[in-house]
Amino acid sequence: MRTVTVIFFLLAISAFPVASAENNSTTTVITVDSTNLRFSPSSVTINETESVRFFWDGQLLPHNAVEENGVFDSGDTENNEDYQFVFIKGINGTFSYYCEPHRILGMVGTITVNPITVVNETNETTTEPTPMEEDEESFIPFLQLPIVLTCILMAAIKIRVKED
Ligand SMILES: [Cu+2]
Repeated sequence: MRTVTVIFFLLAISAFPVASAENNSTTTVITVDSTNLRFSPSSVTINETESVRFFWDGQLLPHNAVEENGVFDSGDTENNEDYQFVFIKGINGTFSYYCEPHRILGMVGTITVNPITVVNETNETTTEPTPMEEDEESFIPFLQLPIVLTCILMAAIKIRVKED
């Protein structure tokens, strides 16, 4: 049975990096700079289907990030924040956000989200993979698990037969 355990670990190790890489779509981190009263970077440009992550820890002053029209809202102000928002297909344009207690002090930011261009009959160029491809990619890790499990089972059965 020792061989089976080794095979299991090898399969598990080989499967995980692929899964995490596929899940890790582009994320832009927005934090708070050393002045404690500014988002950094305060202005970012991303594409549809990508996300922003508001992340800071050990801040002297608690902050939050609220979009002007309520598109996103990190909730209560926090000294340690980790809030992620995905701009799914259809959510694009320019989004202004602010930190509620420090808005008046200029703690504001802008996120520009470019729409994804899809290939159509006029044969326009694409800036990003089509949404279909993105969706398929995100399903790969879920498809991989049964395949990996089947491999493990088949390997285990074979080795057992041999050992017997
Ligand atoms: Cu603030």
